[in-house]
Amino acid sequence: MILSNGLGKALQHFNTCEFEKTLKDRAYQIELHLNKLIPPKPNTIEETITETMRYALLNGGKKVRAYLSMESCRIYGINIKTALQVGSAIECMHSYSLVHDDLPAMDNDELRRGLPTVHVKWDEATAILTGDALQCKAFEILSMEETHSDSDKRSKLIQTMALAAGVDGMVSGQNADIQAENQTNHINIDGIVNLQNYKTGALIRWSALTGPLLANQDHTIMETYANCLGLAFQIQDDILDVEGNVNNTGKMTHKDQKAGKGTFISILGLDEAKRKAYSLIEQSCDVVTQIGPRSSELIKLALFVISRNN
Ligand code: GRG
Repeated sequence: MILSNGLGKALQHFNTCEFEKTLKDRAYQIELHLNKLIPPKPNTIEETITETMRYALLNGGKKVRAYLSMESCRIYGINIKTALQVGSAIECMHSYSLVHDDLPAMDNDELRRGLPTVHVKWDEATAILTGDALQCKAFEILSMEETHSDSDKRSKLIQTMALAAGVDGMVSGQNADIQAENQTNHINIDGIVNLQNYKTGALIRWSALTGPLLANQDHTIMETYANCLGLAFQIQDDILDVEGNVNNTGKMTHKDQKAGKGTFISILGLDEAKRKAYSLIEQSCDVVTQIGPRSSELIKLALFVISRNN
């Protein structure tokens, strides 16, 4: 087992480039599938928003959530056709959140994945509509018969995604994050953990739970894994905001401090934030190891989360 000598050793031997190649291959597979689900619509009323949706979805991005959901499906014996549908749906939901997050009313970002954001390349109204359409597309994909022959399963996927993305999940996390600006001194570590469990954690958790949900299996292990992974993912994002640069992240950095945002780093400091991410990844690996050898890709994903520089 990859972790038999502890996380430090596993990280030393972890080949980040090799895993990035695995992620890229999976991202390519998902992009091909999304390309079929959202083909160009030249000379129609749908032409513009279809183009902007494709721009937001098909121009890079690690597709980590698709990877996680597809692995979860594989581990729990769910077929590849379903996994591709589920992975495509979560990437539509994730891309919607990024397009809206980049808007001037939110994070006001001009660069995403190394390219102009949708509202910069087109305009704000187009970006709002692009996000709206991507969100609807996510639910449409889950509702398709190709996703699962059992309508109860499809309905459960739709319901859990609505809970993860809406007021019970990402939207409330995003709202709390906006409120946390200029609150560096007021928000404490528990507040940040709670906020991030909603903002970044909810879609990561949904992705991890698709396998057990579709296989009617207990989801405790995957949920604990995803909770730790989601927080570590966010801490690494905060670290990249401080230590990264536009060339590797594809977006502007050093934004959190300028915005006076309460983050893991503003509260814990850089070194302690790194220790916290490390310990969360240790926990996520420990728990997922209980699944047995089938969990090896999820362990690699966890190692990638704290090794990544983009
Ligand atoms: C607008 C309702 C609404 C929510 C937005 C996800 C989000 C909530 C905001 C994004 C802000 C942000 C940078 C969060 C940190 C974690 C995160 C989601 C990073 C971006 O995800 P990656 O690294 O991006 O998976 P790629 O480009 O690889 O898809």
